[in-house]
This record gives sequence, structure tokens and C-alpha cells, in this order.
Amino acid sequence: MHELRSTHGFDTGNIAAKPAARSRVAAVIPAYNEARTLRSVVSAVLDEVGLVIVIDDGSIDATPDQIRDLPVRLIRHEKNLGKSQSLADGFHAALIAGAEVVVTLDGDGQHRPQDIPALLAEHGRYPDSLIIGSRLHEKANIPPARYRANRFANFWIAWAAGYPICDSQSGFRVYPADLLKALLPLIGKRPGFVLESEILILAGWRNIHGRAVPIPAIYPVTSRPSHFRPVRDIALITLMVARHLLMRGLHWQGLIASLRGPGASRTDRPPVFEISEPGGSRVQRSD
Ligand SMILES: Nc1nc2c(ncn2[C@@H]2O[C@H](COP(=O)(O)OP(=O)(O)OP(=O)(O)O)[C@@H](O)[C@H]2O)c(=O)[nH]1
Ligand SMILES: [Mg+2]
Repeated sequence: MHELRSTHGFDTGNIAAKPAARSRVAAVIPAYNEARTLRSVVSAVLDEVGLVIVIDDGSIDATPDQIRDLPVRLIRHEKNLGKSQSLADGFHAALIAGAEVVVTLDGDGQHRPQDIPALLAEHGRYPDSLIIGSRLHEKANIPPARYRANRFANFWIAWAAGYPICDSQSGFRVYPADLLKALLPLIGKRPGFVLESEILILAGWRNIHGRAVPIPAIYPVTSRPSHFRPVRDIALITLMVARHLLMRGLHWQGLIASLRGPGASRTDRPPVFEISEPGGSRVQRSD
């Protein structure tokens, strides 16, 4: 890994113009061959947070060229290391820069930067929680195979974490810096998409639950093919979950807690999740 640009931090650029509440918020954006969408994503995120960190994960297209003139911190992996490692490097850079809050979102345009304020508002109400932009209530907009893979992952991760989880695979999240400082040293290097799932489990064991904020499920017909390889990536996540379950003697009480109440993952009855409306009121939704 090397840093292409290190001059951008919280104390430079247009940070002074940002509302104080957002000035210590960093966004971490992993990007692997996202030349088509990255510039518009990053430009919009710059309006929302104090520092933007982009990890170019060994892209072989023009991804880094798209943002060279923007005031972002750009980290480059010489070869592709996976989303987990990209996020981990971004988290470390954000913490070193003094971030108090870290937003993550994808570089492919599936997460709308204009939804960042809604996630940050939920963070403001629950500053110790992990906030998750949740998409699965929009089942009709999600390719069926991706929807099924997400529900499969939800079941196992909720079991291991010990509570019902709406959307365990969403990369649109808000992390309190203290949570990252506590968990990153425990996790180390992880392949594929494993890191985000493992954080949910380890946070759950500390009674830190993900709180869902509804966001649209965006799967444009013109988008590039997903990098997510359902068999390999779900297998890696399942192995990680199995390891944690075995370490905890299968954690049966976690299974019961994850199935309890409205968040049940039974397939004969659609799960109902407690999610926040923009005004802060709580409603029950089903997918
Ligand atoms: N898949 C993948 N994504 C990476 C990698 N490194 C960074 N990323 C970024 O991680 C984000 C998520 O990747 P996607 O392939 O879109 O995965 P996803 O959004 O979970 O899957 P879809 O819902 O099918 O789009 C994107 O911003 C990628 O550019 C990598 O090695 N593999
Ligand atoms: Mg995507």
C-alpha cells in the first residue's frame, strides 16, 4: 500500500465551511475499477463530510485519474487486496487523521451521498451504535440471487452477533471511531468482504448493535457486473461465522435472540424490522 497524496486532512481545504457536526466525520470509499462512477460519488461526498479517503484497490482502469484533482486522501494498493483490506487501510488512515466518526460507502454509485445526513442523524441519536443503511425492504429492486445471498448471510451473522440484523452486507455505514479502535486490532487481515460481517459480530458481543436506516436499493441495469462472487464470498463469510460460533460453543442463545421478535429470518414469514424514519420516529417494515 502506498499513499499517493498525504496533504489532505481535517485541517485543510474547505473543511472550515462544513457544519461543526460534520467536521470530524471522515468518509472511506473503497474503489476497485470504478472509473465510471467514482468522480461523481466522491464529489458529492465532499459536500457532506470533513475528510474523504479513497482506497484504489489495484484498479486496472482509470479509477485514480478520475479524482486526482479533488481534495481527497488517496491510498493506492499496488495489487488488488479485496474490499476488507481496503476498508481496514481506510479506517486506519481516518483514525490517524483524528476522525471521530467514519462513514463508509461504495464507489460504484449504489449508495447515495445525499443519504449520509440521515445516517449521521441516527448516529447523533445513538452515538455508540453502528448505523447501517439498509436496503432489503426494497426486495423488488434487488436481483433475486443477490437478495437470497443477503438473507442467507443475515441469518448466520445475526445468529453469531446475537440479534436480528436487517442488512448485514450493506457497505453504507457509520462507525463511531471508538468502536473501530476497539475492534480493528482484534481482526487483522481479512479476505474478500469478510471484515464488515466480522465487525457486526464482534460489536454484537459488546452489546453494540447495528441500527438500520432505510436507503434505496440501487441496482441500475447499466451498472458494471458485481465484483461480489456469491459462492466464494459467501463461503468466506460463512467460514468466519462458523469459527466464531464454534469459539462460543455454537452460541445458541445468540440464535434464539436473533430469531426473537420482529426480526425473525424465517422464510415463510417476511421479516419485519424496526427502522428509523428520517424524523426519528420508529416504524415496523417488512420486506
Ligand atoms: N468486490 C470487490 N470490491 C472491491 C474490492 N476492492 C474494493 N472494492 C469496492 O467495494 C465496493 C463494493 O463492491 P461491489 O462489487 O459493488 O459489491 P457489492 O456492492 O456488495 O455487490 P453488488 O450489490 O452486487 O454491487 C465497491 O466500491 C468496490 O469498488 C475488491 O477487491 N473486490
Ligand atoms: Mg456494488
